[in-house]
Amino acid sequence: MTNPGFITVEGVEGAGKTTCLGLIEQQIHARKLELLVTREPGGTPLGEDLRGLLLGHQHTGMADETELLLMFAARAEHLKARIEPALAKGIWVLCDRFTDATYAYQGYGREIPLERISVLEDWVQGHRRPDLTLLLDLPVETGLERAGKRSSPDRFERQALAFFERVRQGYLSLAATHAQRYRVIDASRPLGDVAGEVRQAINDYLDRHTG
Ligand code: Z5A
Repeated sequence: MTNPGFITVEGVEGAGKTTCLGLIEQQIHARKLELLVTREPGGTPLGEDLRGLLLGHQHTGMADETELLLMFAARAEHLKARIEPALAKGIWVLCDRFTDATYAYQGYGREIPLERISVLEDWVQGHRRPDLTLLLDLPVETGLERAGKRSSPDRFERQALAFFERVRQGYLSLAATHAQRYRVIDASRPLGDVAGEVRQAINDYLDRHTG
């Protein structure tokens, strides 16, 4: 059995992650590989409750440190209850956002020192890191406009434009630092073009990592 892959999809709001996750799921199933599709924050009953607290509007004044710790609390549960057991059984994992989102939003966006996030990452995850990360990159205004057409804003989507600019630039720095595992995709193009490049990236990866 080849080792299963842990694939994550990242990007600012409205980048098209949800749309692309569906495509990736089909591709992995077409190779007859078992797959867990999940998301962060969330992925477990406790994690989904924490997601409600993080994205809802009942705690709008939450401290940045509280937000950071709740993200990692949800992640600890997710890793222990779902991600690690799946990988141990040879099941591939496809996750809508993971720790790169914490670096981008709580680190670059909220300006919490990245070293603090790195300490939590090592503590909660041990050596576990994604094997492949697709970053759907696009101008912040385009993403927010797309997300705005789809649903009313969550607690994050009410942030100022400058916050999302820092998040976007943060993601691009992460991609440059971890160039081996990142594929950056220009998500400002029509969906057909974005989908084509996502398919190509996943096929390349599957060709290299499955027999
Ligand atoms: N967060 C955090 O701060 N720290 C962390 O550690 C983690 C998360 C893990 C929830 O994430 C929030 O949690 C998120 C970061 C924070 N902040 N916010 N908000 P989420 O992933 O659940 O929520 P989201 O980023 O808001 O995702 P989204 O709005 O669902 O966006 P999306 O999945 O990337 O987009 P989509 O739903 O696929 O597409 C949006 C619309 O655009 C839809 O109508 C599509 O049909 C359309 N679309 C998609 N692609 C195209 C193209 N190429 N052209 C035209 N139209 C398109």
